[in-house]
Amino acid sequence: MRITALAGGVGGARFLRGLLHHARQSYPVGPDSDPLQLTVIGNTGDDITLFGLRVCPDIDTLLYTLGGGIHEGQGWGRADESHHLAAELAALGAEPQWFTLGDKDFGTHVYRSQLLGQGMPLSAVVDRLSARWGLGDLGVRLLPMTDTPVETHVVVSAEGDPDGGQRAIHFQEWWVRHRAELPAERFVVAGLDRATPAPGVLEAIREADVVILPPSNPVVSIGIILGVPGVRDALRGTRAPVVGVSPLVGGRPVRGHADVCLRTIGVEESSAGVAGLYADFLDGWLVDEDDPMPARRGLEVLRRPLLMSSVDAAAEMAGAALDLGLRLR
Ligand code: GDP
Ligand code: FO1
Ligand code: CA
Repeated sequence: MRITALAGGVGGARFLRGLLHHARQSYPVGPDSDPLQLTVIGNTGDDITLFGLRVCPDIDTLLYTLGGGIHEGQGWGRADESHHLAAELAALGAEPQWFTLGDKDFGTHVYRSQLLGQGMPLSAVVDRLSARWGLGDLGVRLLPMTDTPVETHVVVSAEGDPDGGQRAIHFQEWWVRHRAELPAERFVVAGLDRATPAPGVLEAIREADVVILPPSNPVVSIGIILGVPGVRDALRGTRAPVVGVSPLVGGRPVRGHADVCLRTIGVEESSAGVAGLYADFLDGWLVDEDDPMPARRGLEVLRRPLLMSSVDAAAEMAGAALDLGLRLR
């Protein structure tokens, strides 16, 4: 069974770990089994160059979560980290100091930057990192959405500027340093209109049995992947049902600032608002139990508890999404 998912970082990774858990329970490997082959198309709009190193937070969150090396409490970065390198950089006065990189995590960025510097495309680098984390053994193929550099920026009102001047800052600076509290005018995604899908991305959407949109941020995770030329058309054209999971529980994001992102692009902060962003290709939609969601022609809505409080809870959710997709085939 070929499943293709579009994913950001923490929300996407936890959901997909649940999907693998569900598959292990429901489709035991045997001579007649049809094992789950999961292709994950990861967002690279969050990527940033720090200290001369290329950092890909969403890709790394997927690698570490699926591979068993994630810091569970944070949801990003490595478990059992130390911070000797960051401390030395701070002593040197190196900037920025608002983004925490642990020593083990630095290893990923050094290796990735070395390979990129040798001319290797990001997708090939991600293959190497996937091997390190044993993703192939799990039946997972991780693809960056594109090999072309893409960076999400946020246009904010300049602090203290009496004329209301504007400037663009990197998405990470807005999200991590300013906790999305600096009023955002709009998102500008450098390189997106000229990006080409990484090898295998469009095929994975066209040839899937089911396409799943995990509860990732609809604007700065899924929304960026949808902006890669060709991806949206592939979703509209695929024969596979496309099933999405709302990132809102009780009308609010479980973590992060998806509500601020939706407001910034002028979309209602609700599961209905998010579904509207996917309306041209969405066939099935999971919303939390008490979440208002008006019926919409051509959209099968399913109500389920959508809090991923444990791997088992995420597996339940993912199983429900997969079953809905299989039913809609
Ligand atoms: P990020 O790149 O690390 O921000 O992660 P994603 O874009 O993949 O996912 C972020 C979204 O996941 C947020 O909008 C959260 O509301 C959503 N999310 C996180 N945990 C849960 C959960 O337990 N249930 C649901 N439904 N959504 C969640
Ligand atoms: N998120 C934070 O809130 N603070 C950090 O210092 C931070 C560091 C960091 C380092 C590596 C990495 O892969 C992710 C990291 N994140 C951090 C998470 C992350 O950048 C954001 O939550 C997402 O990009 C938002 O989608
Ligand atoms: Ca992200």
